[in-house]
Amino acid sequence: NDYEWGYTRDTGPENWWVHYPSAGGRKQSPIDINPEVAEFDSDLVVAPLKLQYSRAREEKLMHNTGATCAVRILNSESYATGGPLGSHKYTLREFHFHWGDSNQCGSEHTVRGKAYSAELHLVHWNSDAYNTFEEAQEKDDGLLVVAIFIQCCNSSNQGLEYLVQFLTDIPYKGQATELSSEFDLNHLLPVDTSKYWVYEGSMTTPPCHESVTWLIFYDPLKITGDELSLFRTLNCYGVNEDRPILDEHYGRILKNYRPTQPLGSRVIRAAEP
Ligand code: 3J4
Ligand code: ZN
Repeated sequence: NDYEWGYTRDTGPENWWVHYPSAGGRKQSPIDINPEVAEFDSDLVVAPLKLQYSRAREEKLMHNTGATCAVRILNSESYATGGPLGSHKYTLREFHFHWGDSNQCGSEHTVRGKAYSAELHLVHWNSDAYNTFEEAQEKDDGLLVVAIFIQCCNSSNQGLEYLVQFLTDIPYKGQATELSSEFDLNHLLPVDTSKYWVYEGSMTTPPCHESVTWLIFYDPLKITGDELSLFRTLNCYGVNEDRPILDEHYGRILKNYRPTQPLGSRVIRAAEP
């Protein structure tokens, strides 16, 4: 399968289903969230969500994947429990970003039809039920992705401000740079983590497996326009490769969000009445 998916006219979301049939399923992500139809679920309050992000023995590597900037957590000792997760513990594998070609778009999920400028995804896998991420990624209860909206304004979140400095070190696909052990993931979380929505969906990138419990915080993080524009300088091709032909984005990852998909018969739950 040497089809290279991406976000241009030829490689983009409208064509993914041809090579990744899951992309045509009924439980796809992202979705538009209408807060008025979300159903309060008291179970989400009884067992509060806990994100225990450690930085003790972990190593964090920031990569240009050709589709996003992703930070892999090696020797992860960071976990999510509680909330919608039942008795299972989910281990943090990586986090990455989605953005747009203007500050008016970029988030994958939308609220009442409105997009934010970017979205952060923290990808966790069910390490109680499965032995590896690879095994978990196709299972119904395999993945948890915590999504945090990013809003463009004239100040910025401390964690984001730290991370964007490294984007200029990884201009080409395949390049990576190590983050210092001082970087604290807790700085990337909104102040109030008790307000969130939950629904069952899919990976928003190929292979689009329908294996993701989505947890989306109400509160966004802040970023400046200058910081956002650094994401758009990343290239989708490798340092020794030719710029892809027929690429209307000139080889840059100018945008990397999938449009919203039908909610269908799914229910959105809210952790707040
Ligand atoms: C691995 C695999 C692809 O992101 S999203 O739904 O949150 N936007 O770890 C990587 C790769 O090593 O090949 O199946 O998944 C990714 S992932 O865990 O970062 N990931 C991206 C799963 C969902 C997708
Ligand atoms: Zn994502």
